[in-house]
Amino acid sequence: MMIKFFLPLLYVCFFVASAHSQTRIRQSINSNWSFHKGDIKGLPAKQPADVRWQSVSIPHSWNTEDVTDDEPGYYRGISWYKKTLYLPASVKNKQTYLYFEGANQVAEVYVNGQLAGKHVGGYTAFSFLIQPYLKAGNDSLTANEVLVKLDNSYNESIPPLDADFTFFGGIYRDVYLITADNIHFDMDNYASSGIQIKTPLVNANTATISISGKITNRFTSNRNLMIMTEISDAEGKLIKKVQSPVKANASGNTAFMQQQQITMPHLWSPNDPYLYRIVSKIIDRSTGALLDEVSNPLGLRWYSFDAAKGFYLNGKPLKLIGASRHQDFKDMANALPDAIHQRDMELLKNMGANFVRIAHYPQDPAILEACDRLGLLASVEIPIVNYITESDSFYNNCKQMQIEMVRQNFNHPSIIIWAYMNEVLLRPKYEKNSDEQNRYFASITALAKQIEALTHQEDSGRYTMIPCHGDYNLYNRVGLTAVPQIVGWNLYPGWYSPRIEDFAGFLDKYHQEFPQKPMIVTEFGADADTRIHSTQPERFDKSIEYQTYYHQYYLKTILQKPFVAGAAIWNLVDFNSEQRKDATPHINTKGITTSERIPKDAYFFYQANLLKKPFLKIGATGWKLRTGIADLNNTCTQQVYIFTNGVQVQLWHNGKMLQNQATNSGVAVFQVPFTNGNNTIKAASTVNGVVCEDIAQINFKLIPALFKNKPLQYTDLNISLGDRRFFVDEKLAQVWMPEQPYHKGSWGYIGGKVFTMPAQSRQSFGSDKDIYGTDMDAIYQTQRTGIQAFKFDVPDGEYELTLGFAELEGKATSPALVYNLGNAAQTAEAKQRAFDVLINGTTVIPSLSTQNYLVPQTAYTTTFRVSAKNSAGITVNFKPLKGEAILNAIQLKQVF
Ligand code: GCB
Ligand code: CA
Repeated sequence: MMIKFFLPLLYVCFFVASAHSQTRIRQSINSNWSFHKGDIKGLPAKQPADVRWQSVSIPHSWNTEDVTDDEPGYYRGISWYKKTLYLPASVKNKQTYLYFEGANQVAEVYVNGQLAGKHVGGYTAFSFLIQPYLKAGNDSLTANEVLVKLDNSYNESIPPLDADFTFFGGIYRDVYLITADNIHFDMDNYASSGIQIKTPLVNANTATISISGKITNRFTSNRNLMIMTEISDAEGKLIKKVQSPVKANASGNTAFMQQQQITMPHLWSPNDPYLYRIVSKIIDRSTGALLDEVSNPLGLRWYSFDAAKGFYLNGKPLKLIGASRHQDFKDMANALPDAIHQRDMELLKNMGANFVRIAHYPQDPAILEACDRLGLLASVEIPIVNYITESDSFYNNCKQMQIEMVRQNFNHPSIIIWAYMNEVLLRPKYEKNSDEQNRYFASITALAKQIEALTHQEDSGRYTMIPCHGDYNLYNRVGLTAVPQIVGWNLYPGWYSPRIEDFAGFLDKYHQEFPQKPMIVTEFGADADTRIHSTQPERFDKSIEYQTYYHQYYLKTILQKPFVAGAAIWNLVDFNSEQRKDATPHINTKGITTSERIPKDAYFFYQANLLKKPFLKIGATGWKLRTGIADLNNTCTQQVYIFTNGVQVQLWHNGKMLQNQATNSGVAVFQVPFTNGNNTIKAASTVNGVVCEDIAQINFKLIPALFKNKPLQYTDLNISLGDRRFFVDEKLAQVWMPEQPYHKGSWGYIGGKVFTMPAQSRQSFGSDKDIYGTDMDAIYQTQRTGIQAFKFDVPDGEYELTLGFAELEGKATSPALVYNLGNAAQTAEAKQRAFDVLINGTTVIPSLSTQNYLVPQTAYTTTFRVSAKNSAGITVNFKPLKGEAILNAIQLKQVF
């Protein structure tokens, strides 16, 4: 009764101030958290005194350091977070929520020792009403303790079970404290905004907008309210206003729905991402007080997918071209501030893209907000990847995630597709064609059908999609291609399978067999390590140049086929995947930018093809330091790529015009005769009357072809054996060159062959193993086996000779063991190998073997001081004792 009596007065005061004052306060509480890695027995009931807490701020991940070490695996388990909230007395008359944008993956939130809520799933938001557990004093601030128990362990009921990315643990997205009035728009609806904006009809002449939601009344009496909706245009001018009276039931929710019409709407599109704004207000009808206010973006567009003709936006065909994006960043794991999320979407937009596949899970809210603003069409998906578990709890968690994803993101005009299940038939469980497998497949299809139905029930306006790997017969047999409205294909011919032309072949065949089914190429990509360059790029060499070649072929093919509605590059960024080996262990390097967002050539290639404004860029920005062998003119000819949307490019080398070349799909490749030292490259093209230029300084270390003509002279020679590529180490300012056979007066190997992996391997040379004890895995992954000698016909002098070895056969039992070299002999499956190494006739390494320093998958390097005398140069001999001798790397440096 007391409350009833006083409230109207209170509201009147409120109303006076309400023109500017905010009714709902949403404030981030990212600062001043305490963190403990590991479980704490006794919590939340009792806090043991001896627990060490570390100060952290959110976003935070406990796996930030795990990602760069050589140890396989990363911490997956329980950790605790703690935070004190100092709350004013006024909190008593409010409704207070804790809102988490995301925490991986099971969170229990305690307030003052009591469980406020538990959330399952690492990639969607959740919010809990904490009002019942709060303490508040009379005037001063009162301390309230929040504890979060978070667990990122494997859990067979929670997707993802397995995937090619790291499941970093932590409260890695923003946390908010939200206080609202006792009457407010629904805040208990899967952490959604509480208001749903639909546009059931949009065309050039008119747009129908429906605004619906629920009002929560926490008072014990009914209330007479007014819902007021205001729509303003992008300039902020109010263009529509509607109000409808609502009687809000006591202690419960009351639904409402309003409709609006806008004639001659300003449409939203990638070229013109025009946003209206909808402000929804709850007003107390008896006092006029504003009780709650929520804003949403409004973008007016209509679209459709046609199986033969592709995608249409606002009645016009539009090829969707863009990329998928993972959410981690170098040295930060997944704990990124909003600015980086936003920056990534700008990176994509500046590439000329109009599409983003937000894969393999919903990402930070900042992403879709940026898409709305920048004009990027988006597909979002829940993280069912590779496998499912045939259990009700797994099914329910999938469905809960789908609902969260749809409701939380519903009002973003940028979203056109809700997706689920990535490559669920890639590694089918159970024996082929067995009863168990058939049952498992049937379960997958049953789950897909349930999610499909649920998605349409949640949102009848958008399309659905399942991204599949390239075995369409299997997806067809299992019945998965029939379930969603669009089938996505993740295709890697020319990467995981040998023939790049199979990409075009697949598209044509699929379209022939499924002429009614719209399709998107949801993935295509090739790994590229920015340190690796090649003048003869080939599949799986991880060179920047092969990645460019791959994307040239794919983009051309995608653009040629109208039935391909769209395509998403895998991936916008290099991302962490703990189990990956490759040239940079733990990193999937299919990004067209690095994990620090430095563009690779493929990114420039897309800019040249997609941007409308004049563009020109000299490629291989990471290859500013080069090395090569001098020719007779004392130059060394190497390629330079130019990316531009001009039709002709001129190239100057050290001020001299070298050549004028026509471009081919945005690319021109010049052969430049580099001289020793600094080389200035200038490229220019006139695009639509605008002159575009780029200049690059390339420092070239010319290696003499014959040392008698010109000795090595205080420069170094770094040679990767069994290799065909260049490897640039910017930090040490060293460039590694491919090997060459010895010829008189020069340097090179004698005998042996290039190390190759077994026949089914995808690369024609080298190994794909993670090499421990080095960051230059690419150098140690290649090797010459059966080598007899390596000779340098250098002039007399004092030299430093470094030899690098790694046993590529057999495998280390564990890196921990490997570091303990005394135990080397205990490594499992070790190859039996032993050989002597002699320098100029003296045995310097006796019996280098798998019993001592030669440990599988581990770099072993040693440097010798060597005097070259009597014009005999330097000869390194390898004398096999058991098996064949090997050499992975050799460096020679003249000291004086
Ligand atoms: C795929 C997966 C993606 C992987 C990618 C790759 O098909 O969907 O998660 O990262 O291939 O790079 O192998
Ligand atoms: Ca955020």
